[in-house]
Amino acid sequence: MMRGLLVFAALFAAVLGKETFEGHQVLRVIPKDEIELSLIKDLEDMIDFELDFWRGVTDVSIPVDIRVPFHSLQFIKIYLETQNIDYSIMIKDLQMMLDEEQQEMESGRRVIQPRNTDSFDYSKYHTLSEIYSFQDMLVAENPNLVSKIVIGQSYEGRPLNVLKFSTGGTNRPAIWIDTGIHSREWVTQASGTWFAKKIVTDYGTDPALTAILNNMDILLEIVTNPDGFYYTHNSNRMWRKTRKPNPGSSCVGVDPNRNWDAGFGGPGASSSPCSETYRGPSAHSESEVKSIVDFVKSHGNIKAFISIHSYSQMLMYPYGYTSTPAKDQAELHSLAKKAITDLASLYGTKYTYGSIISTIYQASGGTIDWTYNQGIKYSYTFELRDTGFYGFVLPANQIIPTAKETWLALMAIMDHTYNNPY
Ligand code: BHK
Ligand code: ZN
Repeated sequence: MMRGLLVFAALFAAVLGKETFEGHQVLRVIPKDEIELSLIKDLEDMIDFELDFWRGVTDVSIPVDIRVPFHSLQFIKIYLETQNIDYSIMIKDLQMMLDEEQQEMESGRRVIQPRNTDSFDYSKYHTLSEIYSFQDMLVAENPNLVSKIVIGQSYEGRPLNVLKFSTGGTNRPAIWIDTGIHSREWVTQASGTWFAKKIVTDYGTDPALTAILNNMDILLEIVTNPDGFYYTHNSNRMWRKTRKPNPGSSCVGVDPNRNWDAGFGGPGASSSPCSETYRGPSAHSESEVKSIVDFVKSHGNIKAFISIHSYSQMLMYPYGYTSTPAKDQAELHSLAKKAITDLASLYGTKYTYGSIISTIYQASGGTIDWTYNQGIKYSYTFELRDTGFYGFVLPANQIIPTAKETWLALMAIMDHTYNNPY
């Protein structure tokens, strides 16, 4: 029976043309000096090799993780070896890891469909429709605390749902949290689902969260890029961008974290539709971005904005497009330190922190640079687990630990926001 199901699933995938990653490796390269750095940077422009930078080029001594398709492996390895650049094999066969991930998901789905959010399995990855029905169940179970706002629709017509946690009032100051703007970062949507349940569980029992929710609203967009997320489940597990076609190109999608009107078009984004960091034809060209822009502007009372990615274990604040320090840098820095210290107190997970440009790399058109320039002082972005052992294919048994430790950091930011009105 199990075997039959697996065969059927495999056939189904083959008919739909699900992309396989057989023989793809993820290589970790650490540039030793400026020369190696620029040789590695040159790989970014070699489009034909179809390299996928899981961790982009930062600086000397900072690892770069590159998914190399089987057809390019020999060339890339020889390229590195002839220039004497050291590398290690981080993932030996990506498809093997994806097969394991898929098997784990199937094993979860053989239990009956959860009929309420108590029987929902937070320790597994879920499909888009499962997360949509989770959201509806949570609203139905907690009508006085949770409501669903549809802030727009994706390019392919899917609803952009925001869960609003509110105990009353009109247009109270609010905290925004989004997960999954990059669709392949699966631990983020899974953590977002866990946060939603955590909020309804802790309200009325945890004094800090209760105080926050008695005075502020929490807004949570779990699936910020639903078209991309659907695509990661059904066609290409490694999809990052939106799914809007680009006129005049066979490459699809825009990087939704390069599409915001903050340094848009500057260094740290690509003008090429085939790039994973393609900024798009104009700022806010993507419906998934524009819907948030319109919502934030019309709300007018958002005090903290937290945008969650994976992986690398980092907590960052503006800016990414410029090295000019944010005017609140000192406060943002000390709050980040407090947040990652709280995070580490649970399992010892180590985070680095600082401005985007100084912690990861220059990136223009990013989410929180725009929200910060709109006057939302507590604008932060996370990179959750891990540091590259599994990368985007983090095993499901790390979902709950990741969500739990991240929650401590979120509470630190929310609590500070509540205690420091502006
Ligand atoms: C995060 C926030 C703002 C600017 C850049 C980043 C790093 C992020 C990116 O957009 O390049 C890396 C990434 O997706 C993995 O989450
Ligand atoms: Zn990301």
